[in-house]
Amino acid sequence: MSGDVFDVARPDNRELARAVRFFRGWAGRGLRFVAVPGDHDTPGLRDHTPLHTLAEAVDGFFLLGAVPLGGRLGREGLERRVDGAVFYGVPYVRGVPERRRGLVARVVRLIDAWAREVRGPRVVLAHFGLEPFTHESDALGRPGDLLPRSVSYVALGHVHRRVVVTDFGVPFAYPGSLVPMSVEEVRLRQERGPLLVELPGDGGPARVESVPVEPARAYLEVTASAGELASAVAERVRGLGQEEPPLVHVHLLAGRGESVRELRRVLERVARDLHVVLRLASIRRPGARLGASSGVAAPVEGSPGGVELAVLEELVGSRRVAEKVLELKAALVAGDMELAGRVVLELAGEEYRGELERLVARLYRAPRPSSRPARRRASARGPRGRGLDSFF
Ligand SMILES: [Mn+2]
Repeated sequence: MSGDVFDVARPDNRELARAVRFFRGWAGRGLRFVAVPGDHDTPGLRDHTPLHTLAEAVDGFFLLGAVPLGGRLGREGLERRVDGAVFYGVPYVRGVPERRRGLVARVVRLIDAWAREVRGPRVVLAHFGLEPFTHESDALGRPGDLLPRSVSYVALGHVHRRVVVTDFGVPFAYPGSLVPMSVEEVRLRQERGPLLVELPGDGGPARVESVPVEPARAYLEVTASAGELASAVAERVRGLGQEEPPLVHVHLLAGRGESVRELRRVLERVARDLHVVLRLASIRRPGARLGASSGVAAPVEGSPGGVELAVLEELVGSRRVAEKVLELKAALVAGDMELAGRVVLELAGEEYRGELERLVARLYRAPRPSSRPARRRASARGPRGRGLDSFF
């Protein structure tokens, strides 16, 4: 399993217990599991991943590529013989792409050298995006840069759509997420789920077969007004035979006067009456545009990064500052405090001074209402009406 076994870094105890029962059940029947963490099940640099818990609790569940708490990751944490095959795990590394790419490339070179000394089947598990199977900003590189050649198979995770490549130097695959994780993926009608990989005993290239999996629930997308939602959903879910209730992503066509709270109530009622799970994917209003004072920033289709930038630009009043703020966000999300610090210093520097002074003046034009006296005193002394110096 090449990472993101869990969708969250800190699943609650019930979910963890369920996972432990699931893997114990199969391990008791002789199955062996080998896993590496992904970005979703990696909480922070100094925390255990939930996969540590599974490895501790389940005999036959092996975790590779995860730093032990308070320890260092050595060869024994990257390489493991399980039954007849040797598995190698590439750690999931947090950080900005350049740093991650460098670290991953180094580990892959090590693994490549170790694997050359080994006979029989050798499998690498790794969690990163490759071009052209994911968008440029999500990809760490191309197969030629980052895949080891001296192994029988590379099991990849992170890209949600299915990719199986057998005409590269080494066979590799993304199996595709078990279920659609977003409304975009509902539209992507494709095979998904586990792959059956046969490893020849002589260590030659693997043969990859897909295992058809029937999802436990149907995933659908419905566009309707609040008044017509119930009948539109009923129409779509009629005759579905899955054991779990269907999950329906809803695009609501809302009138100008309908509040989000009212719309949510309609959704809750329809979900209850029809025994379905409804997710509000978007609210579309006549003539709605970003920044309109209707109180609803309706998600806009198209590039998500572009929308985020447009919203930020509207908020901060400057394209350049908006771009810097997004850079800061990316650095913080990646946990790269060094880069985050550099971006903050740039923002506080002379180059952005004019734009930031205008922004600070706008934000502090009116004192913010607050019920806490300490806060009121602080804001009274605050940077209202002053320059950037007092703000920083
Ligand atoms: Mn991932």
